[in-house]
Parts: sequence; C-alpha cells; structure tokens
Amino acid sequence: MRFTDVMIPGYGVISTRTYDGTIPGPTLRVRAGDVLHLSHVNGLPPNPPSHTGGHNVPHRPNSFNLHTHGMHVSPAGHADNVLREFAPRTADDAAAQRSEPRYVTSIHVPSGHPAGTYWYHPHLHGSIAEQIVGGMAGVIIVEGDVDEVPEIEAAADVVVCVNELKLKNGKVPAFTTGSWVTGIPSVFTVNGSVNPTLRMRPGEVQRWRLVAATAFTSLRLRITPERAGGLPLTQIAQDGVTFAAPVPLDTVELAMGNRADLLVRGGAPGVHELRADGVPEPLMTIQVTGPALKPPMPLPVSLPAGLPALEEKDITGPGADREVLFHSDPGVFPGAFPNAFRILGTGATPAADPGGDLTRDPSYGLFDPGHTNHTLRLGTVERWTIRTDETIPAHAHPFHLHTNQVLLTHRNGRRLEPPVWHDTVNLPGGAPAGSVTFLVKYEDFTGHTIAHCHQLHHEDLGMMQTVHYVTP
Ligand SMILES: [Cu+2]
Repeated sequence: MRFTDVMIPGYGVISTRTYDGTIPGPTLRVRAGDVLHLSHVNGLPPNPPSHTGGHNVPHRPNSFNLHTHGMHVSPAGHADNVLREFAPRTADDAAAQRSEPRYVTSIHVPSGHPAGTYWYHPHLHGSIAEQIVGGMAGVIIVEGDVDEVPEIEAAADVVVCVNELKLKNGKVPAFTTGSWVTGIPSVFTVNGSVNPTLRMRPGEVQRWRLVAATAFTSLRLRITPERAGGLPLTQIAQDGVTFAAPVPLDTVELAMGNRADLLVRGGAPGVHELRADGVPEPLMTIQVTGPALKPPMPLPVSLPAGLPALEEKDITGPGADREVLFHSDPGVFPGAFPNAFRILGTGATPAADPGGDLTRDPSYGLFDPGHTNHTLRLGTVERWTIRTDETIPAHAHPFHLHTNQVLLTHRNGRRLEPPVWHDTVNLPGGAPAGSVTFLVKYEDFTGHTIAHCHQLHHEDLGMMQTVHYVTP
C-alpha cells in the first residue's frame, strides 16, 4: 500500500493510496479449503501527530488492516481481524531510512464456504472512509459449485467493481471536517475507469459480479433504455450466496458493501447504459454488437443454493431477540465533527453520565473498543430487528455484521418470500424510516469483531459495536 499516481480513463491522473498501484486492487481468487496468504507492506508516510477529540473522529489515515467483507472466516489472530493495526513507519523510522513495515494475513477458507463474490478493504477505525474513497478496495472470488452450472460456466465471468472516489485537484482531501462528505461530489468508476464500454453479442449471456465498493452512496442500478427485450437481468446471488433459483428483475439495489451476481443477456444490437439513480453519469456503457448467437445462450432454471435457509422455529429460546436502533444527533459536539451517529437498543454502549444530557454524551451509543456490546454464542440462532429513526432522507445506514451471514426475512415489516442471505442490509432514512429483521446462526469461529454502519463516515465517527463470538 502506497501513494501512487493512477490513470483513471475518462477522468485523469490522480494521486492516491492504492493496493499494488491499481484501482480496484487485484482480484483474488480462492476456493473453499484454501488458505489465503497475504503480505502487506505499509509504504505510506508516517501518520500525522496525534489528534484531539477521542477515537471516534478520523485519525491514523496511513495505518490500515484487512477485512474480507462477507466471508465466513475467523475474525481472530492473523485472519479477518479488523482490530489489528498495520502502522506505517514513524517519522524517526523514515528519517533513519528504516525499511517499510510488513504485516501478514493468513485466512483459512473453510470447506463448504459458499462460492461467490466477496470483496476486501481496509477496516481500521478512524481511517476507513478516507482510504476507501481513495480507491482501496478489491474483489475476492470464491470459486465453486455455482461456476459448474453449465449455463453459468458458458457465460463470460465479468467483474463489475464500482468504486466511489472523493477527489479535489486529483487527490483525496484529508478528512478534517464533518462537511467533507457532502462538499465533494463522488466520482464513480467501474473497474478503474469512468464509464468504460463493455461489449456483448446478441443472444450472449454474461455473468456480471456487481460489487458496490462504495463508502457513502447506495446504488439503485438499472439498464437504460428499458424497452422490452433490451438487456434482461437475472439475479443469481446476493452478497456471495447463490440463490436456490434465478430471479428476473429490472433494478438492483446495492447498499455500500453489497454484491449481486447477475446473468445478463444481450438483445438486439444497440447501446445501453448501466445507470444508478441520482448519479448523473452512466457507470458503464454496454454495446450489443456482432453476429447473433443462434440459438441464444440459455439461462439456468435451478441453482445450487449457497446456504440452507433458517426459520423462526430455529430461534434458540427466549432472549434471542435483539432490537437495535440507528439514531443520529446532529450538532451536539464541539469541534469539526459535531454529529453523533449512535447505535442504541440491545447492548448499546452506556452513557458516561447516565443522569446527564444523553444527546451530548460522548459515550452513549458510540463505539467503545473496551466494551462488548453483543456476546453471541456459537450454535445459537437469533433474530435481530434493526430500525432507524433517521429523518434525513440522504442518510442510509447499511447494517453490516462481520463473520456470519444473516438471512433477511422482513423489510419494513413485510415478509420477503423467499428470505435472502445478506452480509450488509440497507436501512433507508426518510419518512417513514426503515426497519429490517433477520435471522442469524453464529457458527464455527470465536473471537472479537464488530457490527457497524457501512456508511463509512458514520463508522469512523463511532456508529459501530463490538461483538464477541464465544463457545456455548
Ligand atoms: Cu450510518
């Protein structure tokens, strides 16, 4: 990881923190049973001198670590451990020309891990947003059963990684005020280019691995023009978990961190665009061109479901319901970051002064690395309901739990049929504000890790909780 000059076709050269000099970082391919060994050199400059304002403001912009988002792997030791810090050289180290520090990650991908599309990014509290909007994110593909479905095996395997960059004069500005996010428009790239062109033939089926490697913006994607027979979309997986059957759809909602695997079939020759609602420029242009495939490539009728479903009857005893509230208190703190982004309800971090003004309390509902918010016992099945009372329409709070996938059963009180596995579940703000309910079984791995809002500015400001997976 270094500062690198990167050419963004359609935008220009930018200077930013990268993995191996590219945006996105290199695509990693693994299989269930593999061990993923990664060596991380921190070639970034020394961190700025220590800051004021506590740990729930941006800090340590040149330290990082590694999160394998969505993967069911150990959160402990040298694996998917987001509580580690890969620090750069100190100013003294740099002056003495000591070598750049090296850190190692070793991740055992368990046998039986679902095959699908995952991603990786740094996850050090205090520097996540600034690093991800510089382009630090890449795709992890777990290969396996779904790839051997004949109709999918025949389809071109296309990564469509959407990165969201925040740039001023070709650089990511230091994250020094709370208005930083709203003050700079996002630049969206697909596989490192602004609006690249993808070609496909009439009748050809391609498999697109859509990855929302974004920090701030939830994407509601559609293909334009939408005339009948244009470019029909069929979803086969969400967040790395293959569906039991393909699902035709017109729009794809990807909150920050979500993935969707789609089968896309080229129709009549012509030009289409992949667009996100509210984003003025197309993300990608699709040219359907060349001789038609006759007959058109077929779509599968059934799929090898990535995970077995859970049901309400599996819930383990009383007390297995968690009610969590995402709540913000604007303008309550002194300094450059006046807004409090809190997680309240079951397991909330207690107030420093329980008798005082909770809206101004610097602890209440905010991240405290020394406090365990949720103790989760392996083998148990629980039901979580997450709500937001957020009234600011632009504030989406995607909830993300590390280590175990969650089965989304209800959105805004309405049952999903069938329920859908996720690792990140969006909670749209506005009136009425949203709620989601999911079932989750804690399996295989013990250790401390986190649950948090995947609006990563909120996360850096403390909208995060610790979870402790323990043996029963
Ligand atoms: Cu949030």
